[in-house]
Amino acid sequence: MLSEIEVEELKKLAKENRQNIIKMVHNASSGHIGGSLSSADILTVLFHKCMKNAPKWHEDENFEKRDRFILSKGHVSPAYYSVLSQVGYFDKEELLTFRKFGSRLQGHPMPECPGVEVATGSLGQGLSIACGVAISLKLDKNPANVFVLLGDGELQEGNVWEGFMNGAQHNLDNLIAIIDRNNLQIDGCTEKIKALNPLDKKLKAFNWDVIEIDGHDINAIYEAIENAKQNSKPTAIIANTIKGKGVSFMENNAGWHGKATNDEEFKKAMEELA
Ligand SMILES: Cc1ncc(C[n+]2csc(CCOP(=O)(O)OP(=O)(O)O)c2C)c(N)n1
Repeated sequence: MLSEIEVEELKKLAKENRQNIIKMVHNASSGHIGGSLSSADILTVLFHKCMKNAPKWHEDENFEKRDRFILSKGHVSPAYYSVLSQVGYFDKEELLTFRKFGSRLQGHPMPECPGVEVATGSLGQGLSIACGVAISLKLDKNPANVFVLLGDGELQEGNVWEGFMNGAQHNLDNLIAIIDRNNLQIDGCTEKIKALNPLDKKLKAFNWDVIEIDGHDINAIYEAIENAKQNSKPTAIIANTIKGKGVSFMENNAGWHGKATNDEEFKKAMEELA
């Protein structure tokens, strides 16, 4: 369990991430806000408290031992870049190059960016890639963990379920899948478009351990990930979140999936996150 001071520090970092997300997307006039804001707390706790990082990247003495992270829902790159800058992969000034020509911080992550293991953005692929990485780490007797963040709408891709089968087949206890369960996808509610529920039962039937949490509760996120690390089976964490979390007019509104703020909306969002 985290101390109260640690929780407060993480809340501050998560708030800074939300401010960065809004600034980056506004500055680029494009990008994915809703799913970035829903995953901001998860990524903050994961990178600041649970993962072994290698911020000097290929030059880092801990490079081989680093935990691997794959952003399967690659469109929420603003949340990812913000947290990568916080833990030292690059300077935070670079964040404002987001989606600019020649920048390492493209709309969807590319390995040119320090901290990015694999290019993502085409939904449905990250879990299968993570399985391959987890198998290879085991073969190398490398104790590193593999974390993968998926969107709930993304789970409608068939390849994801191949990944779940693979994870169980190879008993990948070094693999932790976190599902950002914000209940919305690009054009509405997941349950109306292609229902996922009962999601926990489906994942258990695929022979994964399942932990369900409030994905905005800092301590719950921490405990779930730490427990998953000790697990002897692959673990899926269903993190119940709110799309657009932190900005009142964006919360639970699919219209903010991938749209930039105008100047007035930007000001209002930043005031709410101050
Ligand atoms: C294979 C593929 N099809 C379509 C898209 C376009 N797309 C980008 S985000 C998105 C919705 C994803 O919803 P979800 O996984 O729930 O993400 P979140 O709500 O967390 O942003 C879609 C369809 C894509 N990136 N890849």
